[in-house]
Amino acid sequence: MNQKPPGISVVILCFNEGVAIGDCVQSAISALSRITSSLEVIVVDDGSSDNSREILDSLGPLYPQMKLIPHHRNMGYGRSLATGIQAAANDYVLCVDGDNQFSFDDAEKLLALAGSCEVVSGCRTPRADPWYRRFLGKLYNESIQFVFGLEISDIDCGFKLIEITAARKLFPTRSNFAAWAEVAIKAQRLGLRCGNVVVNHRARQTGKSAVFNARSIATMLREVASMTVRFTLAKFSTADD
Ligand SMILES: Nc1nc2c(ncn2[C@@H]2O[C@H](COP(=O)(O)OP(=O)(O)O)[C@@H](O)[C@H]2O)c(=O)[nH]1
Ligand SMILES: [Mg+2]
Repeated sequence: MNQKPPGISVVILCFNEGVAIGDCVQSAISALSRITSSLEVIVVDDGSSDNSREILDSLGPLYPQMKLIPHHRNMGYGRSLATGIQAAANDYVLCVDGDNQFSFDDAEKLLALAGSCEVVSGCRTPRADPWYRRFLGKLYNESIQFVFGLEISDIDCGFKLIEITAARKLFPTRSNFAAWAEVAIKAQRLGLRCGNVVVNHRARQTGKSAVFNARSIATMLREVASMTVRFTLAKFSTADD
């Protein structure tokens, strides 16, 4: 890494996170201002129907580093990441779920690997979710690892640092719920260097997950199946489009 700390664009995803989004934005700004030369915090509000937008609008005048990008309707996780990355102006993008389950104090550990890796993934240790989420998450992770043998160990961890040029190659993704799996596979195919860093994980404040429901799980499985076919067919190609 250069002597001067790199600039970071934090991309925070928000979908009905009124309980957590205010703390999440404020702790991003407070922790990252200390370790970066240039900071912007891009919040993608993906058509929230709770009070998220109200809270974000009230934070705008207080934090000039914050940039709010609203989707006028719910477009999904992968699409929202792509929106944030497209708007990012700094050397590195730190992608973070807006549910405040991660600690921005861990960003420094990810940044320490930035000189040697284009993609640095958090690895939730221990994962602070109920046992059935941990069980299904492990099954999902290990099935994808079994098929593709990826370098990223906690595929779905919503705390990842990506060098901007690499991020622009990895996004947009075709998958929405399975976007991180697609990113991990594409990164491997493109020969990007990936690293893993143990990060803290807190329990959700509301206990309500927006992705853990029958419809989202069905969509995710469909995306994984279609991705597996697509990447297996294109095994010797680095570009999937
Ligand atoms: N942009 C976007 N984000 C979503 C959507 N559904 C969930 N999320 C975000 O994805 C993150 C993880 O979702 P969550 O329900 O907490 O799943 P968990 O962390 O695996 O329990 C949170 O920050 C949510 O706000 C969606 O449809 N669009
Ligand atoms: Mg979460």
